[in-house]
Amino acid sequence: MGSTGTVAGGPPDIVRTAYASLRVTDIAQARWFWVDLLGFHVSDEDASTLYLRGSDELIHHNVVLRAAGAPALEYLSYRVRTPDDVARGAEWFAARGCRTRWIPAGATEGVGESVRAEDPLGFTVELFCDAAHAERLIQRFELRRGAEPARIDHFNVVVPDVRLAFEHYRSLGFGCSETIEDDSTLYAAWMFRKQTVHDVAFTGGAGPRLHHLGFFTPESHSVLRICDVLGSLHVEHHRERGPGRHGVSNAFYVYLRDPDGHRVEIYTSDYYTGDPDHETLRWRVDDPRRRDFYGNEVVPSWYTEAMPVLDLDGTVCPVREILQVSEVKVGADGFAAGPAGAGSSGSGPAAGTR
Ligand code: 4SX
Ligand code: FE2
Repeated sequence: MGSTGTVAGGPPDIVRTAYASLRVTDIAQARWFWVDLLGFHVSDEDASTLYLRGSDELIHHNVVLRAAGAPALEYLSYRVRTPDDVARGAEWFAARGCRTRWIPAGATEGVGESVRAEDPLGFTVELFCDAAHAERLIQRFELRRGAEPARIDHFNVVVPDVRLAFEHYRSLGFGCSETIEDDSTLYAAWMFRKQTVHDVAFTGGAGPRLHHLGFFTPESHSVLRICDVLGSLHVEHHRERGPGRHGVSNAFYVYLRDPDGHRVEIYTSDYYTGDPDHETLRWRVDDPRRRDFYGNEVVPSWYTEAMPVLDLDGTVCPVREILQVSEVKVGADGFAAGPAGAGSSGSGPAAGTR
């Protein structure tokens, strides 16, 4: 198809979050963490690159880890429905003044022709349709290890203006499953194309930065088991937050940090969102259960630390400070929440249409 094709307007039909490409500083250390500990399967590797996938994945990979001088997010990659949607995406982003670039098939192992764009939020986003298939390892129980990751579920990105991010993704055809808000501010939003709680979510803060990659595991015991394994090996400092249950999404979760600081969420137990009249669940920002249903405090690093992102040329994107009231200034989950016990008893989420 290439950059010359013309297709009807409208946003590309995005199927789902597919993979992310991360820079890591030590590929052996990364392999230890992602493969030996977490249990990702290696689809391909060379001296400086690792292509990893979960047990259920049918395409080549869910993460690419590339050795480089400093850790960063290279790009977020979404799978689209048809090759025409790749071209439609190129035109859609270009029409919004975004720099785009065609990437030939095979430039990334297992990925067909794609387009990359610098989106209005400052992230480099890739769209592809064609992909090499890998053996689906769903019933290769003997190969499961660590957190038994099954598939990538979502990207979580830090943005200075959550409303703007919400509007951008809404214009790309994403639905909104849940929010954290009050009468004047949208603090966080979870948005989806596939029929789950999300493909992408936004955390308010200095951005653009990558907050985390979320991976689904089928069993809640895997969330606990990876914590046990980290403790046994005395590398428990790789666990940052949890285990716990999110209010938003109902997921049972734990957040880990890889040797470069990339944040990885292992979770299970979110829910179906595919009906066209699915309503957005709106959490009040002062509900202590919103981010941890058991009411445990969120560690400050979870709100403040995130990873740099790169533009199309591989240059680090400048970060803009948060433009809105910060959730941690008004939230009631312990961090900077003022006097002990500050915050309401929680009124519970209210429903509304998306
Ligand atoms: O912290 S939250 O409960 O808001 C939350 C964070 C919910 C779902 C997620 O995937 C997440 O990363
Ligand atoms: Fe998440």
